[in-house]
Amino acid sequence: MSALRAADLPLYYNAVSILEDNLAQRADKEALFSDTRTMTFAEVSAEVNQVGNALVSEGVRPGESVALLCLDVPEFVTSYFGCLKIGAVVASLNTLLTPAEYAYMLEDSRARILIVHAALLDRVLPARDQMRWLERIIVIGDAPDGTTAYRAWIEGQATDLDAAPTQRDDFCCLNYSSGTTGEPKGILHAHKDLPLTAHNWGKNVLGLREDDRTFAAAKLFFTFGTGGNLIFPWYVGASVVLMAGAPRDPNNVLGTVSTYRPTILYNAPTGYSMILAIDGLEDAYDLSSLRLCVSAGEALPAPIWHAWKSATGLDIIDGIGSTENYHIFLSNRPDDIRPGSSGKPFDGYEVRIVDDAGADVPDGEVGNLLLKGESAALFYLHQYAKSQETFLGPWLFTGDKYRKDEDGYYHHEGRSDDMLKVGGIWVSPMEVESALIGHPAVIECAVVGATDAADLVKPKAYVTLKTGHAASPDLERDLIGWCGEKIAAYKRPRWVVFVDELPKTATGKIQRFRLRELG
Ligand code: 3UK
Repeated sequence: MSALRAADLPLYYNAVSILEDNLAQRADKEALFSDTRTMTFAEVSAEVNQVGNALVSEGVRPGESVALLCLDVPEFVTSYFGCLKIGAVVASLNTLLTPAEYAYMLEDSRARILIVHAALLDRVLPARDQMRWLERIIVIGDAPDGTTAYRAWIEGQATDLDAAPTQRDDFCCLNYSSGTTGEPKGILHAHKDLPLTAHNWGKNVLGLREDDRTFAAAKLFFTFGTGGNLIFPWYVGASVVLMAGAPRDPNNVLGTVSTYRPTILYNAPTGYSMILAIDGLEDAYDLSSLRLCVSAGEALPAPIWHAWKSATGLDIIDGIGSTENYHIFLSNRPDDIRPGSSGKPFDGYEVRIVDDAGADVPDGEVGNLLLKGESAALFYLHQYAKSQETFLGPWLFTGDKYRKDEDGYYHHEGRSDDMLKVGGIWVSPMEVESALIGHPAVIECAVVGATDAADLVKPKAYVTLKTGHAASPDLERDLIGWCGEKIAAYKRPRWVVFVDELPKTATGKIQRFRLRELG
């Protein structure tokens, strides 16, 4: 069970071998299940080669970015590995964003080719003229004029292809994460990071096995999903279940579990909490195939862990990961779980909890969590200043506040910035504030995290009103509904508190931490 190190991999290493190592031993085993297609490893590999050949025929060279905006369908997987195989960098984009955000990412990544699911094309086309590097749009599904259909694009391409001789340190994927202010942060990972995380967490900690079948409510565009539901299971020869539908609908998730009978379920805490709210859960759905569950994206409160255990008999493994590190770096383990904690470090990673001057804090005290491990990214693309604050030589500043208890378990105590994780997804308070400020009744506002009945963080707004507008439950509902229309629904405040003024510094900066203290 020893850790895999970068130096254990060959210098010339292409992560497509995670797929292809299966060809010798289990070519005809199901690699993936989905509502549209079930594919064996041999079938996936053949289509990956067609995608790779199609990309090469477009002139795509190693190191170049290819953008992928796709639901969790087999074509996500074939496109992803097709990019890896030719040495391109696959930029898998969050499917919940706005045209302006896609325009930013296509500019930042300089992708010439975008592979997009037909259901998401409307999110991109309005900003098409701002995407100056983009030359071709490949559509999975019906392709309107000016775009190319994926099927036609790969048809006639050869089903064999030699992998590009990439180095293990060459970048292979790009994911965007949100920050408090300004632009999304582009995070590049190298080929080596995929086997390192697969081995050191997926295999050694989670204990994935060849006879497993994984299923993630967390989507593949997110590294929690790509790692957990694609890279790690294939690394051990297991199969994956893909669900194109919305993960926030617990009936989608449970229906998929009943139909495809996965052994491992990955979800965010909110996902578990929503499932637990279903009446007669055990009678309605067959969960008997599951042997273990995983939670990440935000802290899993102990009450949810216990409620899930008593409703289903299943343990949840909570682990903290980040896009910067590709995947989980502190984790509970199947034979060692402390509900309400993020568990302990494991082989391959070291962590420290330090004060603001960088000195280690004594056990039991809260400090900043630093992380050291070989799967960590090196910088944020095109963001020098932000990179300098985060990537501190071998140590990564996670932005998380942590405390280590007397038994060595690590407890998440919040963030050192104002960012919120809602349902496992980043929410910047400033984005919610700019939606609120557009409302005719609002003078000023500030948004902070507050916990709901299940102990999960949701946005809470503090608002000052223009004269002529009075605080009322109706106005609270109106403001919440207003935000729900302007920004993604999960970002809307769940509570609005009307105040006479907001706490500010001498220079007029709103002190969100004071509002957090109000609770
Ligand atoms: C928070 C957690 C407490 C924490 C992720 C697993 O969430 C992932 O990546 P992101 O880049 O966000 C990272 C931040 O989210 N967080 C995540 N998991 C936990 N806080 N307990 C947890 N279990 O603030 C962290 O810094 O979106 C998670 C695997 C891959 C991932 N990308």
